[in-house]
Amino acid sequence: MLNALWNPATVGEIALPHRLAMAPLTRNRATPDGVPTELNAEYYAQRASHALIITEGTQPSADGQGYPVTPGIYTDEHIAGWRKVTDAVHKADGRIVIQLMHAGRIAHPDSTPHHRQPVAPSAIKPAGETFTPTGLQEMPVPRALSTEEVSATVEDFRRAAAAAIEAGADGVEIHGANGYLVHQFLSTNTNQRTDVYGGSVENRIRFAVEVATAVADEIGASRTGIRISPANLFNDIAESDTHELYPALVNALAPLNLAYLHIAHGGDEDLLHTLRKLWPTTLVLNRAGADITDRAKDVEDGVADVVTVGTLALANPDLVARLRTGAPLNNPDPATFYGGGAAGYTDYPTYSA
Ligand code: 8OZ
Repeated sequence: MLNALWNPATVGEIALPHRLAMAPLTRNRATPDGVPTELNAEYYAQRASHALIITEGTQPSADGQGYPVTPGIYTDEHIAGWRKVTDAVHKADGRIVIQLMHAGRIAHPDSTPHHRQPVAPSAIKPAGETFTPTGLQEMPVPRALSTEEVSATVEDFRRAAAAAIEAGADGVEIHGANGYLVHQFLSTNTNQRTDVYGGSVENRIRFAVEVATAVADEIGASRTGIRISPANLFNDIAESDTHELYPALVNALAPLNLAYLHIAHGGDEDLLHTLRKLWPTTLVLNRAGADITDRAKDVEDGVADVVTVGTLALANPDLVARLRTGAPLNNPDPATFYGGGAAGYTDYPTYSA
């Protein structure tokens, strides 16, 4: 039933032994300065038998951080920390791309070392509360980036991509999903700019396309992926024109010939099929919460080339071997998802009969 998952695939220049990859998962276990540790290296290496590891969201700049103790990829210390991770994964025969995530307005000054006001396309406060070191808090009104600062932010992504490669990553994924900065530029309710980055669909997709273009130019399109989440309302996103927006975005990205498009599926099957047809290279699909057999069916039916799993991979370092042999699965413990140490991180057992 799961057979379609076990065929090899290629993602740009990265050869995958099969099609079950690990989704990006925020775990909040870097140092206060955002440096990955030996424990982080152990966690990722344990999961190296996944087709591809997409790391947790990693800030490309100090202002890109939104949550406590997330990793960065913009200092020499970050590069040295990530080098431990990529070495450990490669030693275990794995493949790893670093996800570049700028949180934009989904941030709180208490959660960052610099304590600055969050930045965003427009000065619009997100509804809802965010996780901070002192518990859930409302997010402040962000500061709108100037046009010059938007260009500088594109360059931050470019430099971070170069740093990721220097750190030994096989590529990077641009986080354009789930209500963070790139998505804040895309969506009408978070982008009310009057410059070339706001207003029309063409203007709202401009930031995403410029980031992807800069990253691909810097490290090669064949090592660059991008994640989107059409119609996902997470983080106070309310798109007024999803069906116009995403085909336009995908059409604008298509000529770049990126390694892959990663869709965090929000449930609109027609839109998914439309985007699949428009996309020229590998499509990676995350159908959160779906049964593994349904995910394998997406590959069998040609809806996706590769599928990602989140909490299944989190709780089962040897998920691939377990699924191949029909072994039982560990259950994820939500209490240890975010923050802490080895408990709920590197201590999920591998299967032994
Ligand atoms: C859940 C909790 C914290 C972060 C995302 C980075 O949705 C996240 C995230 C999700 O992409």
